[in-house]
Amino acid sequence: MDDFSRINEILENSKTIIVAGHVNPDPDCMGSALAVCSILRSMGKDVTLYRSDKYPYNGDFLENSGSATEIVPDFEPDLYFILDSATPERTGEAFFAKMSVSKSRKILFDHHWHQNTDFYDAEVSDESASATAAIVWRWAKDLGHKLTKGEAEDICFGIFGDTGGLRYASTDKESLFIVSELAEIINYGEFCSQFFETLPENWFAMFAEVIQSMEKFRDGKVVFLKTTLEQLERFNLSIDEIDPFVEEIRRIKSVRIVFRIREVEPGKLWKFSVRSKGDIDCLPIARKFGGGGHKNAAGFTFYGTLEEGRKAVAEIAEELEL
Ligand SMILES: [Mn+2]
Repeated sequence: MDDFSRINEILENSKTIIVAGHVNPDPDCMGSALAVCSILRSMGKDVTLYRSDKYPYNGDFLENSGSATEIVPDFEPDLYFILDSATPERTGEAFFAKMSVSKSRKILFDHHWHQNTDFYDAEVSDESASATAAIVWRWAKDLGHKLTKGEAEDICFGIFGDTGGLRYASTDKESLFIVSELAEIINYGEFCSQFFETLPENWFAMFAEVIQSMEKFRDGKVVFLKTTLEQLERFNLSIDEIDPFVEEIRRIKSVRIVFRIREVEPGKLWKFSVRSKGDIDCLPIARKFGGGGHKNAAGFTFYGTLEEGRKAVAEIAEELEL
């Protein structure tokens, strides 16, 4: 069991708290942050939730999903409580600029690989945790806190995000146990429907187009997928909505690893998402390009043209042991 004593000690001496996650928040980031906010509020804390970007579209049903501010708070809190962010910089440029010069205390719950740093006054980082939301659950247990339905949904949302609804290799005994416990608090069928069955119809139209243009290497074991800003606009979709494309491609039998390149700034700045199956480790690939993540799910930023991005994938595909 993790040691939360230092975390709880710091919390005892903190009244105003800013909670934040990472840029382009995924369901784990969102669910963890919402659950932590709710638990802190039940402890009588004065909590402000910050998000650098829009939350995932399918999290709208979560209690307090609309409570986050996208404006960096202008006050100095007693404490910064950061979730699911491998590096402090990943909280976002504007937020990090404020937090990094602040003398307030800072704590972290995370499950990404990261270099040791003394940035935080206390942290619980467990790379073996299926999701940061699982660490939030452990913390709630440690506190003896009885989860509300809303908090249980937040935690389930986080675990579902990082395990693909308990399907990915990241699913472990603990995540299965946690969800089985949460199922006694939430309406599980309704939750699954909210999580999986709320896609906008246009999603399928754009997905069809993206599949048409996908490229295969090594007998279809490696797939290169691209999405452009023009497509997002034409199909009226946001990046949180098209994020699952890369996961869907992994469902193709022949596929071992998928590279999705997403245009961020026209023709020169891209975001890569990498997803792999089984023993294929995409973390070293992401780290080589200055990114991070996990064994079967990682990402990095890429500066260059689309053709250069494609070439990078073709080269990696050649070298990979598949
Ligand atoms: Mn996560």
